[in-house]
Amino acid sequence: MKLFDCGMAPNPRRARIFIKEKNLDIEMQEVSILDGENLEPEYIKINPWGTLPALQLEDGTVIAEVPSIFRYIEALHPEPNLLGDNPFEAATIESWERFSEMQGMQAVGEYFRNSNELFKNRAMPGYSGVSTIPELVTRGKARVAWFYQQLESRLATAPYLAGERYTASDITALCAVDFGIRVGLAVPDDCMHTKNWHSRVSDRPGTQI
Ligand SMILES: N[C@@H](CCC(=O)N[C@@H](CS)C(=O)NCC(=O)O)C(=O)O
Repeated sequence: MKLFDCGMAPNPRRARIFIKEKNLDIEMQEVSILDGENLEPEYIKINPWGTLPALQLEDGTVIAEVPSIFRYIEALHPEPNLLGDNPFEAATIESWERFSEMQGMQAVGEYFRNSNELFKNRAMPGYSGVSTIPELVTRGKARVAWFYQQLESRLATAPYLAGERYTASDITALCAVDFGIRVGLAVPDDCMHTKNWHSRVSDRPGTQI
């Protein structure tokens, strides 16, 4: 198995952390998004969407989309469990994992991509050719603020997003929050529960990547 990765990008980091939490040693190949390597024919042959990460299996087939990569790896390596060990927990993890990608990661991405000249004709991740819309910078910022409010409400009631233990939903939320911090949209000071959770999950050896 090989993971097509990009060290500076938040979504590949979700996959790397998951792999590290599983104590697996999977070959990684760096593909530079900043240099547009993910849009070159060589990578488009591997993943026609041009997105990262992508997991290539021994027979050459490819799984894109982080939650699918999570699911595949967890099926092969069930321990430590990160996707739930009963139907309710699995559904709760999936709910917070999807929420963190769609309302957190994508909101930060909306702010970042639409304010960055480099992504002028790359408003969507990967191979789409869609143009940016400057007005979405303001909307992205408002969406991120709302995302932080939702995290804060949840983390006031539970130590981790899906409940009592660290799971895949924390991985995606952490990567979204760190992406926000990097682009200048840090967790507000009054979100104490989120800040405590952030420092706890950041201290895990698996997240230091
Ligand atoms: N929903 C996708 C998101 C993947 C994604 O947005 N990846 C970004 C890197 S963080 C990307 O491929 N960007 C390529 C580009 O900007 O051209 C997943 O779960 O894998």
